[in-house]
Amino acid sequence: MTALALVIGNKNYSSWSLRPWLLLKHLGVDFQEIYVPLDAPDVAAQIARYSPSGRVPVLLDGDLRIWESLAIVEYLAERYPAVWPADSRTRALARSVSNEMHAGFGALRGELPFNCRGRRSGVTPSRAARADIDRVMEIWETCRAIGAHDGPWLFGGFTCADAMFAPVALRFHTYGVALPETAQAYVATVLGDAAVRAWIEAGRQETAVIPEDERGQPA
Ligand SMILES: N[C@@H](CCC(=O)N[C@@H](CS)C(=O)NCC(=O)O)C(=O)O
Repeated sequence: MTALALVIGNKNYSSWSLRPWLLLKHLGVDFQEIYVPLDAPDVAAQIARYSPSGRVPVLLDGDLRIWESLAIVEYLAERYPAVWPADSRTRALARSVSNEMHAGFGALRGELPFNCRGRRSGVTPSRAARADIDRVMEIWETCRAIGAHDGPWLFGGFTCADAMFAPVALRFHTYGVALPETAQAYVATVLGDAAVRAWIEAGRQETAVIPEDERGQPA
């Protein structure tokens, strides 16, 4: 692996960018950030310099381009075993919930857009989004039942599953979603993480406003 670079979007708005960024931070991997503002008029051209998918994040390893967050984390997992839990059965569960996150939760994502720099009121999840939230609660309960004795993350120590769900925890915080005790504790863990705090702080410094991602009112 040569010097790595991660192409990311706005820290305030790009939940997909946060996922591999947070994983790299927790792995202690040194990497360069390449920032593409998603509100730029030429955003498509800027992203096209790095990826054929038209989406960020993209990991650059020399002349190798890896797009799609799950492809990025699996590339990293080939070098860093700590990406996934050590136990095979737990690892299978961690991969299942991470893939579920990647593939689903459209209502939650659509109605409660990632917007981490402040808190918002007046956003009421629809029935479909509520069902997504309930499923996240179920996943977190299942994972924490395994990880509870080993640390505060989903499987005790930080793994890729946390990178995948941290943006959801931040969404719950932004929109003040009422949560059961296990989920409240997990959101507190995410919010207390030094790397997450640095990401949010950087998001606060950004001045771009993407109107379709600004739901409700400042709380
Ligand atoms: N399935 C992709 C999703 C990536 C994605 O949707 N990224 C958004 C930003 S969060 C994007 O690049 N949008 C491009 C744009 O808004 O022009 C992944 O897992 O990496």
